[in-house]
Amino acid sequence: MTQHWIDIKNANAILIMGSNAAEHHPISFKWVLKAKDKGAKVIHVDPKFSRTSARSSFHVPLRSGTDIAFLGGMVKYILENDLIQKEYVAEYTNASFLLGDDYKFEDGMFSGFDPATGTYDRKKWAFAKDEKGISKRDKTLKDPRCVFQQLKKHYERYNLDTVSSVTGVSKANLLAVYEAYTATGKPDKAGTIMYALGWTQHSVGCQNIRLGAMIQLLLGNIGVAGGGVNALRGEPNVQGSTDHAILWHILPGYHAVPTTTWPKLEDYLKATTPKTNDPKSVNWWGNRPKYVVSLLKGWFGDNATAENEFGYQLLPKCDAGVDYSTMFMFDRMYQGKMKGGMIFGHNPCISMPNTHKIRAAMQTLDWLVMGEVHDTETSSFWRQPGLDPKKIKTEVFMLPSCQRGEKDGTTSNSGRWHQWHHKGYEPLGESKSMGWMLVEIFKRVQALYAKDKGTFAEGVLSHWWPEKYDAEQMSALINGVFTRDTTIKDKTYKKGDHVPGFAALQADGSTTSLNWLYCGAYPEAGKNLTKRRELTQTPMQAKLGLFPNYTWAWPMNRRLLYNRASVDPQGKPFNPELPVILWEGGKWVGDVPDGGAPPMAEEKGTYPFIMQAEGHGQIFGPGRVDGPFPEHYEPAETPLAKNPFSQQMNNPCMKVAKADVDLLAKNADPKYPIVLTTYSLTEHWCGGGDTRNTPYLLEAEPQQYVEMSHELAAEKGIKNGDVVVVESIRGKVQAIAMVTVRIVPFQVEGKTVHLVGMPFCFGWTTPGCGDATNRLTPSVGDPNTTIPEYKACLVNVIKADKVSELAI
Ligand SMILES: Nc1nc2c(c(=O)[nH]1)N[C@H]1C(S)=C(S)[C@@H](COP(=O)(O)OP(=O)(O)OC[C@H]3O[C@@H](n4cnc5c(=O)[nH]c(N)nc54)[C@H](O)[C@@H]3O)O[C@H]1N2
Ligand SMILES: Nc1nc2c(c(=O)[nH]1)N[C@H]1C(S)=C(S)[C@@H](COP(=O)(O)OP(=O)(O)OC[C@H]3O[C@@H](n4cnc5c(=O)[nH]c(N)nc54)[C@H](O)[C@@H]3O)O[C@H]1N2
Ligand SMILES: [Mo]
Repeated sequence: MTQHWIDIKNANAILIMGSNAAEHHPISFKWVLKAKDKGAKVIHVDPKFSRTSARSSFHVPLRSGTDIAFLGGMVKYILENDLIQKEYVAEYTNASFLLGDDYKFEDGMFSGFDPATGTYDRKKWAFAKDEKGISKRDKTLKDPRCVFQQLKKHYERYNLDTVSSVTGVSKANLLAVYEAYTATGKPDKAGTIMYALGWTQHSVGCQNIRLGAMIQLLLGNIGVAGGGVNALRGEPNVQGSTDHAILWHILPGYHAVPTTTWPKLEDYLKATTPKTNDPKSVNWWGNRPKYVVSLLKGWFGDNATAENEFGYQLLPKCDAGVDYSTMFMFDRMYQGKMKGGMIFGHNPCISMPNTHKIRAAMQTLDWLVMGEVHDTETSSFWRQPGLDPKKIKTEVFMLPSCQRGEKDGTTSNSGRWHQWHHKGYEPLGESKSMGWMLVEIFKRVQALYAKDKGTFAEGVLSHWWPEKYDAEQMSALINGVFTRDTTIKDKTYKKGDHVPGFAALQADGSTTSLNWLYCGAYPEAGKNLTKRRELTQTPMQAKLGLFPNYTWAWPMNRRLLYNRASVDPQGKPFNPELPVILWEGGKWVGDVPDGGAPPMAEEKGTYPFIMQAEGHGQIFGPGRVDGPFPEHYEPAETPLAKNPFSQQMNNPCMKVAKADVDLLAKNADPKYPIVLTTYSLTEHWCGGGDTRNTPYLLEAEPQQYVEMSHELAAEKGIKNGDVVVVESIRGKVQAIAMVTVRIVPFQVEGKTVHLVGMPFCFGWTTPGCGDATNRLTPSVGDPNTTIPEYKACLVNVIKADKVSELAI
């Protein structure tokens, strides 16, 4: 989230799109309802009616996978009705930047596409530069090559008729949303966007979010109280684990994973550290070398020296251009290219797409180590129905894991609050925390390497490793320490002192930090700010709902990201009633400012979007691999024969796992005419490995079902409670029909398109509840993140006359 939970109460309009916030993020909803009580419009755009819709001002159903068409229509509406926040757009976004001659868009494709590799050459999307190498601008926004005019041109096609016909949303509903939400384009009004999986789990997932952010920039809604783009995060501490690089392609703190294209640290830093010639641009990522070197020092300690590139050669390098995400990892496993591995707190035999393949892939392994609280479909894959355990070669080890309440540590919530939690009781039985397990396992791996050597022994042996797992010590090391006596700005630090904040990190080996983003959370020994629970605040902070002394938020305890954009270039708040920061007596008060420079118009002033090399919010976003402007493409499986926006049916860059290429339904496939979307339930948690073992929760939601409209049920002769079979090109799942008014048929391109919805939390280890929905979904992913397209695929629904062998 750019904001934090409490700030939602400051919004004048709330667009909840692709999220069921009331059920999956109930704390967020406390603040949504507070805003609503004060008169805010709460808008829910979602294929199905849920408890979120019930508490919103209105709910608008749309066909799954058509958010870009819907939002593209909103961009057109904003531009046609001149609803942008002008000063904000001209000064703070790249709307005024002129595009170079190479940028083109034609019939669904941007310039620079190479069909052989399915990738774009993003250099074609560069800005035109002046003689000093600074991007050329036209702040009147009139130049035909400026981003603003190109934006207008791009979304010209997104008229009400086409958008309505593609999304299945009536024109009246489109206008109702556009009107209510764009009213926040006034300087003293703010709208916030809350999204989650309904946006991300698509082959255009990143672009859905980009378009939301672009709308927020056009309306001047980023950086202000009650504004922002808010990702409602998932698993407990998924924010923290993303920050700490649970994703394969980043190192802790959002640094690219080293690949063979960067053989030396110098190459790596050169390629990943942006540069700017514009003196008013802060370009915070220009500091990357300090963070990367401190990370390497944290990992390799005294074994990291300036002479050995701080241990860069001790890190393995990924093969350039290879996708190592889970979707492709399981694909390689399926092809027999892996021997074994460890799975902790993950149940891929339920939660990964095309689960048939995942289950087959597991059988190719020699060994598997599971860290689990319960027996699951993954730990027991070798005895799943239809398999003869005697014929499975895989040896499975189960490490009993303790639960959240049984361990000390920190978690980071969606609002980036980094909070300490205390152990409630000792782990039961033989169970241990994952921290304990990982420390013990790696200690033994190091001991074996020391004895027997092995592949890449130096990397393994050079790594600093603790004797025993201690969450407090890890917090200190994540923050970072000085490796030698150092003086910074007249203050002397001794070797071993904690680094006070990331501005003090150095690229010379004098500091360590296992994650620069968290540097500042533990600025002195004995002063772990994540344990703070103080409710003190200034009157200005009280008005905002900001508690600066309650725990700690990254970065540097800033609660509202990009808050420099909440004031005009002279430093006056756009909304004087609700200032986030104020320039008083030569300094900023309120929230921790995004950089301490004076207001932008002053000589030493800087641009507000400090994480962008050019300092401006990106309406034109050349950083995404699949295009600088979001464009509507149909999901990998679509009920349409043709994309009304262009000749290009699907995202030309989308990722499809090798073994699945032939496992996609045809466009408008008559065998699979119905759109399936999937989601979580209030009563279960994700794959259900935990909650199906909790009797009360299982009683509340006991078995697999499929929600469908009365109209579809009538067409198929299905009654509420009937047993049906849902079938995709990949597999079949038996479910109980839930015939409901919560889902309605859509009118799409002159035809009726039906949509059904299923939860994904059921599995065969819980008797009588049915089996994985993901046996239906495809291994297709967004090209930027490889998140699978769980939210839109094609199926058919068939009435089952009797309970068949498909029950599992
Ligand atoms: N009780 C409970 N809480 C949870 C979880 C849980 O399992 N149970 N899971 C946690 C996790 S890991 C996560 S990631 C989050 C997930 O939180 P959410 O994203 O809220 O969860 P979902 O139910 O997957 O999807 C949200 C909504 O997206 C809608 N949707 C589907 N396709 C589309 C589309 O194309 N466009 C739009 N606009 N909407 C669409 C669905 O109908 C659904 O209402 O919740 C977390 N919180
Ligand atoms: N069709 C469809 N599929 C989806 C999604 C969707 O919306 N639709 N959502 C996706 C999303 S967003 C997510 S996050 C994934 C989630 O799916 P998974 O990654 O598989 O995670 P969970 O089902 O939450 O939990 C897996 C296991 O963790 C165990 N566990 C719980 N606490 C601990 C602990 O402290 N230690 C250890 N070692 N184990 C523990 C539980 O017993 C459980 O069996 O599913 C994804 N799959
Ligand atoms: Mo998630």
